[in-house]
Amino acid sequence: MHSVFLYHAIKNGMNMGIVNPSMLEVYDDIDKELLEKVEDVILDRKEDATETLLAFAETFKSDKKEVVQTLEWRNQPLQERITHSLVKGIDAFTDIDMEEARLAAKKPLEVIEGHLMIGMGVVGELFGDGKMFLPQVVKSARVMKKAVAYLMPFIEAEKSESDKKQGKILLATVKGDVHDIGKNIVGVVLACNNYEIIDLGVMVPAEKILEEAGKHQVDVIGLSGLITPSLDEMVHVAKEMTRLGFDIPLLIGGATTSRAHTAVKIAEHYSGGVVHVLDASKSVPVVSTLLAEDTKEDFKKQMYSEYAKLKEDYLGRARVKEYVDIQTARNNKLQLNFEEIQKPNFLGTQTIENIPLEDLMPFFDWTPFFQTWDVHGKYPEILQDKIVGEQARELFADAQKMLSEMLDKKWFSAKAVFGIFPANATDEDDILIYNNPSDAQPTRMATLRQQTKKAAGKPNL
Ligand code: B12
Repeated sequence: MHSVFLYHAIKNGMNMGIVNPSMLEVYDDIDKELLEKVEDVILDRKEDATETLLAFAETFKSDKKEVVQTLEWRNQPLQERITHSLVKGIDAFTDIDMEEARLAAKKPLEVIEGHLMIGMGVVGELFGDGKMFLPQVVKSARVMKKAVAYLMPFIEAEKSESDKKQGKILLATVKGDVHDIGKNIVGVVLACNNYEIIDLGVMVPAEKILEEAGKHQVDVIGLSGLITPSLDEMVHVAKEMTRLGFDIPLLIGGATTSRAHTAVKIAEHYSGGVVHVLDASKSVPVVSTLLAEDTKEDFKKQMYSEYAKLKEDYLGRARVKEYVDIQTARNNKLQLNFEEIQKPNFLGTQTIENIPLEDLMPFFDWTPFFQTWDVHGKYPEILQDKIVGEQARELFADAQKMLSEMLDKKWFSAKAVFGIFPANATDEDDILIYNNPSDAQPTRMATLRQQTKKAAGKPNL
């Protein structure tokens, strides 16, 4: 109906519209019988057009038709099938498709860096655009892991004959980040080229990375990161490497990292050799150049000069953020109306022991639960939402199952301590908290007022 409406509207002079591309069918591909009935409604051609279309729509719900439609995608070319499996989280055909792709490729790694990365790119785009939701991406990740696991023995079989160790490399996904598919691939590819890998896993704090690097006397540290906060964490690791006197190369990798970020934010903090590596296949030549006596110094120099140029270009384009001085920010603080504030009926702390878990269930706040899974909307309306409803219902049912198991098996007991204390702001933005109203030595909670220039009427908090 969307496609038909759009088609006729454009034909009749509409020259701008806001559309949801995922709801659009190619007009010419619409089944002719369906098209006629939809046009009867849109163009108001027949008295009983609505009833006829509704009756016709029922015939589309038959199970038989659904099954036929579900497997139709298997007739598409290999890349489309692989992308479809990743997007839909289907692992039933992973081995068959991987085998076909492997046989057609020169090297098994090409399948990961070609077919699978294209598919994951689509997942990433759909996710980024809000057209795919976190629970679905978890399923995509499982399919990706299964596909990579299928290819690994073939990649390992290509391992170079020589037993001579080329060097030790420490790999870790930085603190706060759980993505490990790419890092694991890099680890296998380097191991196949005779590098010894020390893989610290995911969410690894800087201290742990540097402690282990020292303990194992590694030759290179490789950091992986796929979410924006990881970029700052990588800057932190680079600074710490300088502070602790490291001089081994630092590799930066993962989908969110870039040459530009490495150049602008990381390189200046560490002079032992910082290199952004785009993908697993590039990791081998980069590491071997960085470790070979005759090439390493020139390569590092070349990297630093490229990064310096990139940084200069970037800073030339950068927009300057506007700040106000601290006094102006303080003058624009939030104005509270103390008349409206309720007096509590006790001060100090209270403890509640052993709250039956069943009693807590009605207070479960489902809206943030859905937000955590990146399925946005208010509960309970979200369950009927046109876009996320189906996913929300599935997630909700899974959560109910887990909650009832939690209650049956008494996974844990609930206790609570809470406190209400007198408090006030100070002129320097800090907050003073008193144990009791006559407390002469309140606790000072230091905070820093925002100094960005705010729009009129918006306070600096
Ligand atoms: C799968 C996936 C997940 C899975 C991860 C499963 C797992 N075990 O890894 C799950 C579902 C758990 C997940 C969770 C989240 N994700 Co996610 N995820 C993805 C997705 C779709 C694919 C990532 C992937 O595996 N790609 C395939 C691998 C092979 O590629 P790669 O990692 O880039 O690795 C290659 C190179 O980069 C390089 N490389 C990688 N690491 C290293 C390291 C070194 C040393 C070297 C040399 C090279 C190198 O070599 C690899 C092979 O060539 C991406 C989108 C995308 N297309 O990247 C989003 C994406 C990364 N996720 C995103 C987000 C927002 C999240 C969540 C915050 C969502 C949420 N609201 O909770 C959480 C993160 C939680 C956390 N604290 O980390 C965003 C990040 C946006 C941003 N800039 O911050 C992305 C970009 C999606 C998007 N477009 O919005 N995610």
